[in-house]
Amino acid sequence: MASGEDVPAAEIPGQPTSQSPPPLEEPTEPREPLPPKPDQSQPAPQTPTGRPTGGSAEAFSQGGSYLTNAQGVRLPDSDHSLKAGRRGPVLLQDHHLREKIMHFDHERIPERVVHARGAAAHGVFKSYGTAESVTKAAFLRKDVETPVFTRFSTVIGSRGSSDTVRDTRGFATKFYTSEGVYDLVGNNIAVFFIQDGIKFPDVVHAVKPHPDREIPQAQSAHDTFWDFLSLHTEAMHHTMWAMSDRGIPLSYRTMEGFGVHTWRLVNEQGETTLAKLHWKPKAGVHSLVWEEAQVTNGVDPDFHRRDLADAIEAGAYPQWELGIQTFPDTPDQTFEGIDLLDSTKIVPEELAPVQPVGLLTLNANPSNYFAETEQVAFHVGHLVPGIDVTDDPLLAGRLFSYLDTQLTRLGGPNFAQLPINRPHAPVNDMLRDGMHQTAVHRGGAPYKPNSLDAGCPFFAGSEEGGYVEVPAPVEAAEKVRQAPESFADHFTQPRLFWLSLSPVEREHLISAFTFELGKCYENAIKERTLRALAEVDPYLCGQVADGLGLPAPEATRELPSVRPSPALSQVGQKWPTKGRTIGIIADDNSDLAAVRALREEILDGDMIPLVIAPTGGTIGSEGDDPVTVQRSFATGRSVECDALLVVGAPAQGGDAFGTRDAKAWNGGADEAVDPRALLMLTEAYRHAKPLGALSTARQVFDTAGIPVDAPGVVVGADAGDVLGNVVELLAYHRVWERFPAYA
Ligand code: HDE
Repeated sequence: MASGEDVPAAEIPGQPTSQSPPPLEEPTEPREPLPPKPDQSQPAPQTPTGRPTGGSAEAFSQGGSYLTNAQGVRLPDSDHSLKAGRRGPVLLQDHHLREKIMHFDHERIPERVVHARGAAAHGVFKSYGTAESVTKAAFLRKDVETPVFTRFSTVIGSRGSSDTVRDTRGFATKFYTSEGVYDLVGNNIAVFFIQDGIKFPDVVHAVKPHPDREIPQAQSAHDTFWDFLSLHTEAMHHTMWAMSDRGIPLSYRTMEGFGVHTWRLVNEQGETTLAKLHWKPKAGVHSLVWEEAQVTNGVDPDFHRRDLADAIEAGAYPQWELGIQTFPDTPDQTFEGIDLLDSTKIVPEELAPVQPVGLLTLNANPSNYFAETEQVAFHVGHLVPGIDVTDDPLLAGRLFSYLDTQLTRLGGPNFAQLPINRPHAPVNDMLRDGMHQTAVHRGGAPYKPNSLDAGCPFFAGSEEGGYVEVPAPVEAAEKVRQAPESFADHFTQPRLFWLSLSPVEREHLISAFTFELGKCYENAIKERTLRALAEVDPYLCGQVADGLGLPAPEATRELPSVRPSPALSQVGQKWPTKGRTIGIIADDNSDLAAVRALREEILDGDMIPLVIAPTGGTIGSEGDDPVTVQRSFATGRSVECDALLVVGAPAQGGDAFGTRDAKAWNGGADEAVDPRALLMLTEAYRHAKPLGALSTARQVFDTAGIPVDAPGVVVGADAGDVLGNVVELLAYHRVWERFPAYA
């Protein structure tokens, strides 16, 4: 058959024939365009000079009811390449195919070299005005509201890795202030691995997957990391935090944030104060337990990302208070003997209280992950008048690095023009041209001084809100590649951290060290790390050594006496339960009135109820207002819930639970209980979560081997009472008494 000749459709393999099922229905009539999304109905982007670009707003949004190519030309087909005959070769002249594939081929950009995996949200920062005496920053004046964008991240893993790995978390906030963009690029750990920016490539190479096989992904439990740590003990303090429960946060919403470095604040009078910055979550500082984190990595690798987005969508907006610790700006830049230029040291809150200066509320999810979360570009050098840097050598490295990496990642120097990075203050920067320039600049004289543009733009001194660096004195000294002597103490603060934890937290820390070192192959690395741990605490070292089956070395010096900082412990305080998730395990035979009442009361308390049943769909019969199931035994796991309730049959309800085949899961004493339900309960019990059983459900606890008189297990007949008690327990996050180390 000659090429180009039409073949009847019925003869072509793979094409529809008269026997083929009818194609799925697709709307074919052109409709009115969908209403634009909020961000699409914004006015057209402005140039960096603040002027409109000249294009219409529509030109920048995706609108119109017809599919077009990138040039706005309508298309009749987007499913078939242009061919010489139905079975013939594809033609080179298919410019639509070429454009579509070309764009697809270039959809990915390099991921961040660290902090590649992240999730973000928009919000607002409202200042209390309490920092006005120490800084002139306009966004910190009383009642000023500033739009913000916050991105949380893990450090080690690549973009597609999972959320609940043991790692440091990034906590970066872009404030679109009236004086220009201010970025607070912090972490959830108060100190850093290294004291000098020049070591950053080393620590990152050590913690990233091994260069030969690229394993393991997103974790520090491997030889190269511990090799580095054991040879480079300034990283010990950060590692203590990472091995503690701080390394596995429950959610981004329950994470503390730290600016880490010491900053120099300047007030209207030009007086300076040194300061450390903190984010304190309103929901409390909570973590996962290690087994929970590991299971979650498989069950829901997007756990933190989903939690953040769901909470915001449900209106449970996460909130943090920004706080500052302030220190006199003395020539030696130390406070109570602590070198403020050393980013491996904290100043305990008991020595310098954290004073709240404003409230961050995250209240909107991004509309497009790539455009916002991926393309946002933070930089520690994005500062506004009133906030200046210090001579912390780690900060110096960062001041160079961020713009540099973004040049590669975002493909040219104009990334400040991307919508998510664009300042909300007018920009007149005289930066011109370059890759991806989207501004249509006006004016003929982008240089200074000029007369052709009448000298415009003009310089702004302090009076006009210009950013004038603090004239901080610089010591006249010789050029050296050396650290100050105070940087040499690598063990006092790790010991302070260790002694500040509760016994349960210390036990978790011991298990984490034992797990991570247990994953290393080289004995020399384990032994060297044990020698470093001996300098922190003999019990810690001894326990980890036992776990590894190695002898425990002794410290080489007398251990310093330190005053613990109770603020470092996460155990013991009571927190709001708003936004927490409570699972309700039930089946067709459960007391549905109780299930409904529990659901309503949980929602009334601004918490999230998840009904978990043997299968999806609903439980209860048609006429009985069935209850919708959110998780089946196949999709649900206890790790998603902060507490679990089990609802048995109604009083006098007859045969409470059938067998597994009958869609139920508890047959009482002599019938099988679905192992998945048992797993959920035993897991939640082991993870010290509050548990509640209503009426006949207590039998399931017996089958699961959970003593009903154990701490944090509530059994009763009244749904309100059981829930009330469980929520009271939840306010402490976990039933800490259940961990063996508690006593
Ligand atoms: Fe970063 N860091 N960092 N870092 N960092 C980056 O910038 C760097 C450090 C932090 O959500 C990179 O745009 C150096 C401390 C966060 O987009 C890169 C040094 C702290 C994020 C970079 C440090 C951080 C980054 C990678 C040592 C806490 C994610 C992609 C001198 C106070 C921001 C990028 C986001 C990202 C360099 C140390 C926090 C390579 C050289 C200390 C939260 O520029």
